[in-house]
Amino acid sequence: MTGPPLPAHTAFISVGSNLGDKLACCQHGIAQVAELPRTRLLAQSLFYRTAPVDYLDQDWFVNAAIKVATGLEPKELLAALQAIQRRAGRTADSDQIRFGPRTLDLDIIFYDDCISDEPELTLPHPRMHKRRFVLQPLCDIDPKALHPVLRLPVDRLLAELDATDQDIVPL
Ligand code: PH2
Ligand code: MG
Ligand code: MG
Repeated sequence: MTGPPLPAHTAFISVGSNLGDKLACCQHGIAQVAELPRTRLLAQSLFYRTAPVDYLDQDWFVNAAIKVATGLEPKELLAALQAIQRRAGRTADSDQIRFGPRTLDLDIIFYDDCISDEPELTLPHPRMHKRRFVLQPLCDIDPKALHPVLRLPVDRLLAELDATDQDIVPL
């Protein structure tokens, strides 16, 4: 038996929360991504407890990553992820601190091998290669996923990252 064809595009999405019931926020967010139109969840990483990065004066995070097949174009996917974030309680008000606390963060890390420098959506995600909380979950689901600008797979990016201060522990 063969199922319906997979949607044409592949996206990797980083999932994070450090407010409220962090694990439940991440799980609920992933479930909603899986239910987006023309979208199928292909893989999900472990969940990790991670030390905050960039803005240090905040609680630890729960982080994970997922891989989806989608027929949504990058900006359609972005808008859909932003709507899920808003339903999880993220508002312009709660977003005032850059890199600060959030109930749910859904970031597109890779979308096929798209490269884009638009301020609304930079692809690949501009800081992903410096963040252990992004690279480790990506390695769980697809260690050979290739960074289209750096031309290195995510397992190499993780191995080359000096991140001794970026604590990350499986939940
Ligand atoms: N997200 C940020 C800033 N810092 N630190 C961790 N550990 N995990 C995150 O998801 C995270 C962060 C901004 O999106
Ligand atoms: Mg983010
Ligand atoms: Mg974000």
